Amino acid sequence: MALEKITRIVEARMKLKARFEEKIKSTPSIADEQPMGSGKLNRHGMPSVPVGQIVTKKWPVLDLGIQPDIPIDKWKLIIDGAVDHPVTLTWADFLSLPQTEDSSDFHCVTTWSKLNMNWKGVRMLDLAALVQPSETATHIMCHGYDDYSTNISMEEALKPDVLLVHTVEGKPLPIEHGGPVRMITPQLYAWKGSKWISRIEFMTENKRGFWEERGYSNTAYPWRNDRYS
Ligand SMILES: Nc1nc2c(c(=O)[nH]1)N[C@H]1C(S)=C(S)[C@@H](COP(=O)(O)O)O[C@H]1N2
Ligand SMILES: [Mo]
Repeated sequence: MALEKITRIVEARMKLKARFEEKIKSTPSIADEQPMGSGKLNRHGMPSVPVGQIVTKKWPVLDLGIQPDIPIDKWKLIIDGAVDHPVTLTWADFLSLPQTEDSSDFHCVTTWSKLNMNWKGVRMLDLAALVQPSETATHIMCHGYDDYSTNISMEEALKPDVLLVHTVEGKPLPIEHGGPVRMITPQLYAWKGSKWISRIEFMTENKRGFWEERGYSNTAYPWRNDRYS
């Protein structure tokens, strides 16, 4: 990656962190003293599960009945909306961005949780730093190649464990789980992470995505049993 771009990302990342620091600190996954469920929030190695969830070793597949097959040479990610530098990333562009490895949990609203999944990909924070959201941006809408969409606030999106992943357990993310690239939101129910992600749209208001329009929660905090709204 060009030095100019790296410098831009590093500076913008610091500004974004400062701008959202207070908001991030007051989100439930950080601020709640008594989460609803067993064990601790943001556990470190201890099994800990939100209320109403059951741990599974398997990894179920949930989709809208379509599993788009996007070859890597056709793959593109658009990042636009309320940003200073909209971009369309190719596969090579995406892999040239800073890569992050993380282990985190996956909570599906249909009551299963899969713990300690090992991911590799690009932080949403670094993608935001690349495009530089405008001062008025408050939320993002993530769109999938299957026409799925889901909305989250920027204070959730910019947490360090929110990744656009291409690798799970050391292997390419399988198509049925959203490969080549999906988003993960470990502190929120998993429907907030779009599989087959095609576009990240920064917004100046909170619009509802596919499931949010159909009665699922706008906020989706597993540790508050926040499933519907
Ligand atoms: N593009 C897209 N993303 C999606 C979905 C979908 O149907 N399309 N389903 C969501 C739901 S409801 C869940 S629980 C998780 C499931 O991910 P998995 O199939 O890898 O377990 O993806 C979420 N992301
Ligand atoms: Mo789900």
